[in-house]
Amino acid sequence: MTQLSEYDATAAASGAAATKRFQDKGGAASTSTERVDMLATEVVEAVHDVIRRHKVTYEEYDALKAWLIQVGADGEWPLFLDVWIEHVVEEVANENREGSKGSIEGPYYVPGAPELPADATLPMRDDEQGTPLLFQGQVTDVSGAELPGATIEIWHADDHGFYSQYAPGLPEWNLRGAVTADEHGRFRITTIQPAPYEIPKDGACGKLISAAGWHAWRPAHLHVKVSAPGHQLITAQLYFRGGDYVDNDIAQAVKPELILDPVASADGGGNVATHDFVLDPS
Ligand code: MBD
Ligand code: FE
Repeated sequence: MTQLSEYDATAAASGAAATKRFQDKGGAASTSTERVDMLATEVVEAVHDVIRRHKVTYEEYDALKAWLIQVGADGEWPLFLDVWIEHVVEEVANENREGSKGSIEGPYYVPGAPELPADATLPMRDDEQGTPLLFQGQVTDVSGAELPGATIEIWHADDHGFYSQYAPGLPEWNLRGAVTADEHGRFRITTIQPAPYEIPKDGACGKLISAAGWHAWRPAHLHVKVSAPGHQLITAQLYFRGGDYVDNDIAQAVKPELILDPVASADGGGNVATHDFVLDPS
């Protein structure tokens, strides 16, 4: 068999990997009977309401049934939920934070990335393509006090929009790392700028997008989870000002506070983006 490359990525393979990752995480919290009753009843009633208001036909009902079955067959429930639903869950979960804004985690986080020092280069291929990026900043608490030894977990797509462990042919931890900030809470992470991410066209989510006449894109982004002892972990994404789809993210996960302003580095060899994180007490 010839070696597969990231261009051979399929919706079903990345869906299966994302589904397995989610199931391995375990810990789906037990939800009380009262909450399940209330939430399930209201979701079902909301669907009934749409059917009545729009006079949904049996053909449309069967198309929905076929599509829902296909979402499961393709393993695309994590992708579907994280693209179309998670942003509101995140909004509600973090509405009382004083510190940095969060954003959705998405389906492609993997715990246990290589641990790296405060001044670090993410694991990447010798010939990794893309504009070099120095991503630097400082982690503080809400009073401005430095948080020495904070952890910045970072993961992002490559210059073609693919994530390691969710597309074939990529080194396991490519463009993923867990950086420990220095004694002032500072970090300097060398990587490359990711490309925008396109929802796979060959799966159920892609089918919905084309059937609805939507576009399939998320703007280029860096994912982070920033944490420090005694403080709440924040999950966020950072975007690049002026980039494609920053104003038009299919996952609706962009916030103005999360847009980086990269500047050309002094040596002309890439960009530098500076961004600080403020963690709420736990
Ligand atoms: C992504 O890269 C992502 O971050 C989200 C939220 C959904 C799909 C792909
Ligand atoms: Fe992503």
